[in-house]
Amino acid sequence: MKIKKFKTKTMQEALSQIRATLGDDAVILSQQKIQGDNGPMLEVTAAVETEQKNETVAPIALRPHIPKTTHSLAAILNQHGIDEEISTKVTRAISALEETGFDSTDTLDMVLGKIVPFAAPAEAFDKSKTHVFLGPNGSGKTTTLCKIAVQKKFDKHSIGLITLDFGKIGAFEQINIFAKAIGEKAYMVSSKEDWDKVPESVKNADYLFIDTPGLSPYKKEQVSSLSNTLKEMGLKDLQLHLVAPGSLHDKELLMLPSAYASLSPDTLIFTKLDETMHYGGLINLAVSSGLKVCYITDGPNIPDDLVELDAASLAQKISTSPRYPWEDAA
Ligand SMILES: Nc1nc2c(ncn2[C@@H]2O[C@H](COP(=O)(O)OP(=O)(O)OP(=O)(O)O)[C@@H](O)[C@H]2O)c(=O)[nH]1
Ligand SMILES: [Mg+2]
Repeated sequence: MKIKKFKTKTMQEALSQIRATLGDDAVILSQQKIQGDNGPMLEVTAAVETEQKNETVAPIALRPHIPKTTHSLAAILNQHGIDEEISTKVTRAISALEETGFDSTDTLDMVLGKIVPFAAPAEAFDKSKTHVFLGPNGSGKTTTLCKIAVQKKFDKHSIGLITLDFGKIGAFEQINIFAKAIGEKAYMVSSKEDWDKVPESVKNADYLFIDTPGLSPYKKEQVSSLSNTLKEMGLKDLQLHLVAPGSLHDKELLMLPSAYASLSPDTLIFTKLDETMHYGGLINLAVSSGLKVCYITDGPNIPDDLVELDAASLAQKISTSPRYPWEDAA
């Protein structure tokens, strides 16, 4: 087997170089973002079989119309923990597209774009709405809210910062330190009276962001208490963002929409994707709940570790087998 690394700006460029150098039968073994001399680059490792067949990694081929390749993709999707029904849908749709002559490099994006619900930031974060972040304890609600709030502030929008997390030591300080750092004021609201005292300029900001306490999916009273508080405040045009850690066990992730059904979340934000190699939970939850995905986060840094997710970037993430850093070192 001949193995070669390609450093390019885009996946498209890498694919043409791979084809030109290794031929049409080359397969991609891995890909990663690296820092090049002139900014971020992609390092793609590709291989082509010469004589012996001795692979340990199930690769996704550049030409998945060969039946063997479709099987490889199914294996990769399985390694990511993608539900079998979804995985079958994906591989069947890819085969159908190939038969009608579509370029194999685009088919996974196209199929994911049809199966997984996505929302563009302008749709998920509508200027006219009040954005509430909810989710399990420690899922990254406050951090993600801060990342998105900074973005809106950078874009010269006015923002309002409210936290309903009044019961936990340090909760107000967390958002308040952030607010001060960007020249804003945060407000803690524990009752209708507190809410009435919040200045109208904050309530009518271009983007009103509301942080909430962590909700155990197993404690119905916590969910109904938040639901009642939001009702009491008389907030209109709410857009609720369910913040779910991508690293949470698949079975726990899948329960969240039912656990929070009374709050009727509108979108999904997956956090901590830097702490998992498996994207099955993300895909299974988005597909089964029908909730639109807009952002993922891949680190704790505000405002950097926030990434817009679309079909193309998701396709890139699931087109290779999960690979652990210690395997690369080996
Ligand atoms: N590695 C990693 N850590 C993150 C990410 N997002 C948030 N964190 C960290 O996760 C921890 C919890 O984040 P918070 O934003 O406080 O989570 P929360 O949902 O507001 O927590 P509660 O309000 O206690 O329910 C903090 O240490 C964050 O820095 C992420 O994408 N990746
Ligand atoms: Mg919080």
